[in-house]
Amino acid sequence: YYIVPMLKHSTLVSFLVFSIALILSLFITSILSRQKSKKLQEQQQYSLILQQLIAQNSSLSILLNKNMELLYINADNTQLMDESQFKQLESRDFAYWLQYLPENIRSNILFNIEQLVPWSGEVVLPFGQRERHVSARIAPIKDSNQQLSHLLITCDDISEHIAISNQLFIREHYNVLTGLPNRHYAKESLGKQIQQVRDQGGSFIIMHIDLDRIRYLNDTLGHNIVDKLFCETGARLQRGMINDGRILAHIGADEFLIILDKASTTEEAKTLAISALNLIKKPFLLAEREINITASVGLSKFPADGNDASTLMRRAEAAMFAAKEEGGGRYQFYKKGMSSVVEIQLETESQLRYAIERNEFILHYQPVIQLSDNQLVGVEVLLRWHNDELKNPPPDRFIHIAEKSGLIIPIGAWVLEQACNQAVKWLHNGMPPLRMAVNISAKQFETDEIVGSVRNALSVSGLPPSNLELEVTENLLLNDAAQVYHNISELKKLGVHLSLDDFGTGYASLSYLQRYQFDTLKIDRSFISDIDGSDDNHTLTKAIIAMAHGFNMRVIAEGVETLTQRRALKEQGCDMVQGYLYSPALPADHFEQWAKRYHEVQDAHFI
Ligand code: G
Ligand code: G
Ligand code: MN
Repeated sequence: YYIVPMLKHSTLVSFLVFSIALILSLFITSILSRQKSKKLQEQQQYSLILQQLIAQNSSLSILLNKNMELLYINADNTQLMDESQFKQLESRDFAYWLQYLPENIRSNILFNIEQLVPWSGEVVLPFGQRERHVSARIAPIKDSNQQLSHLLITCDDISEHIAISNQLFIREHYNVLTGLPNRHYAKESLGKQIQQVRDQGGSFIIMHIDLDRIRYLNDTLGHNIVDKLFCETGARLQRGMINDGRILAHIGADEFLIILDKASTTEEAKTLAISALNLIKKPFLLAEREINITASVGLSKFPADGNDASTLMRRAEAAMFAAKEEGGGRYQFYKKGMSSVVEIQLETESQLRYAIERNEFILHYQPVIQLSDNQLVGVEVLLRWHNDELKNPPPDRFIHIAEKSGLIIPIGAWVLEQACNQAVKWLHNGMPPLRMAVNISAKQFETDEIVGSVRNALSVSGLPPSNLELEVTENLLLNDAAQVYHNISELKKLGVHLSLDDFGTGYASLSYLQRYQFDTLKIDRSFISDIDGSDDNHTLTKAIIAMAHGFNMRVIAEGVETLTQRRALKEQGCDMVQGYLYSPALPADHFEQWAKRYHEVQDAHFI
């Protein structure tokens, strides 16, 4: 029921510990028989060394005799408990700990011991006042007659990792602001409902609700008040419309989705659409002001308008756009031809095909600052597209289209080459060496062209590989294909750095961090913007930083906008920051000027 990070020992380590224990137990039995020989002395010395080895092992290691009495514990270990807790432990026997385990786990353990086979698993145990999640392994040790002679127990405290995983799990499924299910989770639930209804041959309706004129409100009221408005809207919809059979989700800043009951009818949906509009039309009282807003509602029907979750959601959204086009404050059912979203995407794709040859792309650069000495140590390259017809769409409007159409491959290669050339130019101009971080989309990893593109960009420009960093997101690792793994190891062999971007927004399994050797972890800016507010996120970023350091990664915090955030991050041991506090991404010449001024200010500071 938890996403448990798989932080198991490698088999090699377990084997080592196991063998060590074996020898140790031989040693103890031989003492009992008091046969002091030369060989024994040798063994004694050997055992002492082994004992030290275990003592220094970060895992808690416990050796019990067959009556489950404590023979040895590596008392230097402080990972799980302090000295007083050790004392307490020494006076407890194995049965004491067993009583804390759920019945099924306890009987599994006892069964395995009886059968003389190792048991391993994760358990929750009280240590003094604290409950700890422990990854444990219990290895029965046999004597020469194949009878139980000892038990070797090794434990690792994985509580921190569990805590991070749980919090990330919540963020992956729920909207941080309202606590309602998010888009990803809503889509999953919709998929399940489709499955059930399809089997029974029924139909139902979904409703996309979008607030009108939000950009205007953001500009006039500010983000804080508008965030409160979203919360209040969510609460009103929840109170006014949601019963057992319906699901309300918060799928975008000002977008909500309601999945109606399994047998919902058009008539029922109409009535509900009207009540949604009315609930939102009632004045909001925020910051001692009365705010009046309206919403647009789009509806689509299963199975008439779509057979799968994403089609249904797209069509409800298209219907919502249609309602908005008519002035907002109304609802629309989906009709054929309402495919405005898709049309925009097609137009974008056709414009993208010529963007490189028409010289419409330009790179912007955002500084990365090292917190220990305030030095400018890197830049992130961000792609910008000047296209009049599409009104200069930002990357999040065209990158996914470039990915779908395969155009990301040539575009990505172009970005790499330009970025490396620029980095070399700056090196020659006497700028301090900056690590150039380039975003690479998961799609680019699906073939081995990425390795060729990187190699080419490096050789054409002459940039040292260690000055190049590739940023990839967790999504890449989701499909965990052999190709991805192969590309990552080839790129590591080239000597370029790898960083995990937008950490905490994807579907993080912390086991990735161990498997793929990332040099840097970039904490997503949503965590950073929360630092000023809640204590929860304060501790969460702290835990993430500590964990990353545990994996030998350096940490960059993205989206740092305030001095408070910077200070908190520095206290938490974060290595580097980037964000508007220093500078947004700038064209190359503006970036140069910025860097020059930054150095001057820094120098003045140190004199
Ligand atoms: O500034 P900003 O809006 O630029 O970037 C939005 C998103 O677009 C970021 O998440 C970033 O990862 C992505 N992005 C920006 N430039 C590039 C690029 O050159 N290649 C890829 N694949 N993604 C990019
Ligand atoms: O996802 P990725 O980290 O690659 O993209 C970085 C994105 O974050 C870009 O869109 C960039 O413009 C944006 N960005 C950079 N610094 C800040 C900041 O301080 N605040 C906010 N809100 N966005 C930022
Ligand atoms: Mn990035």
